[in-house]
Amino acid sequence: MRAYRIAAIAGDGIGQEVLPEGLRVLEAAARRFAIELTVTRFDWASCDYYLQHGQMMPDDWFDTLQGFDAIYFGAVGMPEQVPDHVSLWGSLLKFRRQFDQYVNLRPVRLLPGVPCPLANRQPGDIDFLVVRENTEGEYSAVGGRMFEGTERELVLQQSIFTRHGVDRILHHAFALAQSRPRKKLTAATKSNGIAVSMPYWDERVAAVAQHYPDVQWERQHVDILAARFVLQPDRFDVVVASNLFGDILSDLGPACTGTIGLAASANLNPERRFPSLFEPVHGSAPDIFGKNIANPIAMIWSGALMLDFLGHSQGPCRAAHDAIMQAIESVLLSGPLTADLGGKASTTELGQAIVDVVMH
Ligand code: GGG
Repeated sequence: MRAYRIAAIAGDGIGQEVLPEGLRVLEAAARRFAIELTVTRFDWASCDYYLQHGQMMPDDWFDTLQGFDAIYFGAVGMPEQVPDHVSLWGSLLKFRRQFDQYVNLRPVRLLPGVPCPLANRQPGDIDFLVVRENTEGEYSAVGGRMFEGTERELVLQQSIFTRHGVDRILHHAFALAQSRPRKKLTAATKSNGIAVSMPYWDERVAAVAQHYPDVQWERQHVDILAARFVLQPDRFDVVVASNLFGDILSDLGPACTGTIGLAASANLNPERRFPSLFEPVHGSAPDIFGKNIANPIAMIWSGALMLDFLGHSQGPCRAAHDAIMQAIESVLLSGPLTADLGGKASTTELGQAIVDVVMH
């Protein structure tokens, strides 16, 4: 029997409502496919913990989590209580950086039964991957303020693009494109306006592309690329982007396929030296927290991605991944559905419906 240790961290807001549904589905799939999952829950990496302890996580968080095979994470942020940059840099961004989860993989797929806000699109028309650089780029804490509170006030924020960091995400994205039937890659850029880092990014795209002669690739400025997500989403296969551009595009993509409540993501350390982290793309949604109406599918799909990664896309873990995805598709067609999908079901009811299908 395959055995995996999972650290489950609900975090804030609706993370606390969707994580239990994800765990119930994982446990059902594990039972059916004879996978041993040992789940340990932690209540830190949350704003509640911050309010009690003055920091988002205990000092030994790294050593504690390093002992797990994967981290299953809900959401972070309660901006009324803790500034967003404090909660994010104190938890999720620490995980991504210190566990070197440099690939943020975010699938964008129009699933059957989901009303598509774009005209004349059918399931199968939209099916691409956003590959987001996850450890550097525009997400940096390098910079500072001078002359604060005076007329000379100055704020400087640096972006960080290293050859190591840029090349490894591009190699990952090109290799993914090479493994897919269409073998197409689009690199998001903005080298007309951002005149130092983005021309460098473009140069590295061209250089790395030489290693993948069978991949058809292009560069697109991120503004028109965003417009084409809405107008021509079927043209994309693998989209690779810097940290900020990838973050924005991977919210826009799922919005084009119905609801951000479906969008799953994997923060991968592909070399497996450290645990990878799996989380919904959505945040903590304080506006709907406490009502039990959040869509748990993004969390559940992220759990399927976790099993697939743990099992190297083979054997019982792959079978469990496939069963979860089939259950999601089946429930999207038959209901019950949450409000973002036009239904009236609760988070728990939708989660239970997926559990029921996974078990049979
Ligand atoms: N589950 C994802 C989450 O909590 N996201 C909050 C957020 O703002 N994330 C920014 C990011 O993914 O970089």
